[in-house]
Amino acid sequence: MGHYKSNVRDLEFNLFEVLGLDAILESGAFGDLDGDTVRSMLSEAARLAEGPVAASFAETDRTPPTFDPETHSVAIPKAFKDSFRAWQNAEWFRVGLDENVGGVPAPAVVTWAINEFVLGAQPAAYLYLTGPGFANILWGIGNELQKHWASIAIERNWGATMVLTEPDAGSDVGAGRTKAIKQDDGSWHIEGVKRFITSADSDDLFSNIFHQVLARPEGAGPGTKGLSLFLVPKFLFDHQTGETGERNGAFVTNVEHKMGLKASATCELTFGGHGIPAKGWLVGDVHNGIAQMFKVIELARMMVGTKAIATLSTGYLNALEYAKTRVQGADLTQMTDKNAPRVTILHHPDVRRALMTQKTYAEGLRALYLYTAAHQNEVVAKAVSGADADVAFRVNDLLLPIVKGVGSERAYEKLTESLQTFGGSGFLQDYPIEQYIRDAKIDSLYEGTTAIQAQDFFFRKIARDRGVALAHVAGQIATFIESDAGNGRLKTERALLKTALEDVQAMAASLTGYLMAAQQRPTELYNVGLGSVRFLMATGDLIIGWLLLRQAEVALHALDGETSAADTAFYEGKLAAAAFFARNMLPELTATRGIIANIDNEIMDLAEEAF
Ligand code: ST9
Ligand code: FAD
Repeated sequence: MGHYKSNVRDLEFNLFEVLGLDAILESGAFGDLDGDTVRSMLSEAARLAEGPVAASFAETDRTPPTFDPETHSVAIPKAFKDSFRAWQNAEWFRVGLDENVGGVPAPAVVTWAINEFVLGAQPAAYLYLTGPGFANILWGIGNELQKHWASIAIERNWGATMVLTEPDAGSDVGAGRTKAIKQDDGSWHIEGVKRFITSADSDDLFSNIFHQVLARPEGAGPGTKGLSLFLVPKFLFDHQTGETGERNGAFVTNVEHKMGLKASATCELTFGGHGIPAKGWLVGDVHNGIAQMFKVIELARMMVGTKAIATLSTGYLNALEYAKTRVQGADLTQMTDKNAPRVTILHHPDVRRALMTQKTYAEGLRALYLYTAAHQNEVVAKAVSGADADVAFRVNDLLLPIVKGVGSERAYEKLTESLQTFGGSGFLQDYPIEQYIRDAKIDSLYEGTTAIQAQDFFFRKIARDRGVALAHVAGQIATFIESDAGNGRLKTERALLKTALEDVQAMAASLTGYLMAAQQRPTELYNVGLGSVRFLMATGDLIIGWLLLRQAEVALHALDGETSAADTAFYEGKLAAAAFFARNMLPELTATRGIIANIDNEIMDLAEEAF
């Protein structure tokens, strides 16, 4: 048995019992796809992920890809390539892509549910296999010829990269200095050095790679708005047939040695520095690079959050299995009786607290990414929350920094609870948890750090949106609070949720107050900067608490009827999780509300020497 433990039952519960996918599919909006087909897709994909895809997880961590500076190439161990190809050959990547690029119609909730398996089993395999996702985006934003390239890229198995970061331009993408020089033949020459580029070379996994590069055309203005998006292939190719030819001048010049996620090659990529020009083509014939790149970034942020959540879920399930078999100590009520029978650690209250903490976040965050994905298709959003196309778009935008920022922070934090459950054994490489922690740390860093997510959440997704999306989600929560959900059996929890909603609304009001006051006193903005991560995390807890309670309501209904023994246990777990989260996590938001209302920005005046 490999390291990865999927949770198909919980995914099915979310999709069919909570989100009502059967009825949505019956509308025919996704062709012939029906609920039974989705159920068998989930179980097949999970089996593949737990087996061959997960198989090389530890091995590639211990013997990661290597770099040859002479040939500028990355060599990937065979074991990893086998895992990668097992997933690739099953063609799960087609699910949800546009039919014009060879996709199979499916709602985003199904696509992301399937992605969860590979992201938990072998996340680097997903990172390498982003060519089809890239092609799908290029189909939308490319010119006619580039749309054709999008099809070629899938047919001919081309990889893709996203190329923003430079040594002096990380969070501040607009500081990028890589230049683009226009050529008479309509192409561009790209010159500069980018760093931290995922999959910039990938051995023989692909026959070509499309680098999507942000560069500044000569004479363009400063900041992100002066950047344009270029397609820079590894090999030049025939624009009609896709036949590859000479090497283009984009070369990997270093590969980083990392804390985790070692199977994924993180490369320095130099354009035009080796005597061969790096030829690129302007995407869509328009200079609108940052907006175009954000189409990729949005998907990548969703992916990163789902990766973190998938890892927490398998971490929890591994810890749970261990806690059921490890015998240590007596029951707390018999602690003074030295002859008392020894029990499994699952009998100890603190182990139960730790496991329930992991379960609530793993399952609550899964519900969150799926609720977000539900707002990525108009017809699904309408059925799930009544949102029209415009509101659905805004709600997806609002929730992305929560999926990414809260997902990554909570997963990393709660994976330490998974490790703790193993005691000293958790620190060993005999179990996967230490690698989970190392591999998941990157999720709060790349695709915009948590601070960046928090600022995006408040300034762009709330203030600039004038609170439209937030009001929609808050309205959904308020309706639940006011309803008789659970036939009165969730009264205490609904009251706790009500307080949490008021707390988060008060936090939003405090931050908005600081923002308004900044028009007179600019330093008031520091208060927003000091409070924004807390606010993001608190809103995440509110939404998780609500989604878990919605699940509890569904579970209560199910328990009112006939259920199998396994289902009874599953539904009782749902009730317990929702109650635990409401009673243990939501009350903390009241303290956060007070902190945000009284932020004192005096640390901004503190002399550097005093730190
Ligand atoms: C990275 C990769 O870290 C990690 C691993 C990925 C592995 C996959 C690799 C392969 C990919 C291949 C492709 C596959 C495709 C499928 C992928 C599936 C996974 N929403 O606020 P302003 C836009 S990569 C939408 O003034 P500043 C908007 O156009 C590195 N758009 O920003 C806006 O104009 P307007 C990741 C947004 O102060 C314009 O930007 N690096 C949003 O100029 C300017 O906005 C980062 O993520 C948004 N939320 O710049 C950088 N926000 O306002 C993090 C902005 O007129 N830093 N726009 O609409 C930031 O995000 C900064 O806040 C900043 C600031 C750069 C945006
Ligand atoms: P910095 O921007 O220097 O940030 C340092 C610290 O300062 C952080 O805590 C940050 O939150 C904080 N900070 C910075 N600015 C602000 C601000 N304005 N307000 C508040 N706090 C702030 N990039 C790509 O283009 N393509 C890739 O494929 C890619 N893959 C990656 C893979 C790995 C393994 C890694 C490590 C990075 C990858 N990146 C990639 C780059 C990644 O997106 C950046 O590392 C990330 O955006 C942060 O930039 P930075 O590392 O320069 O940190």
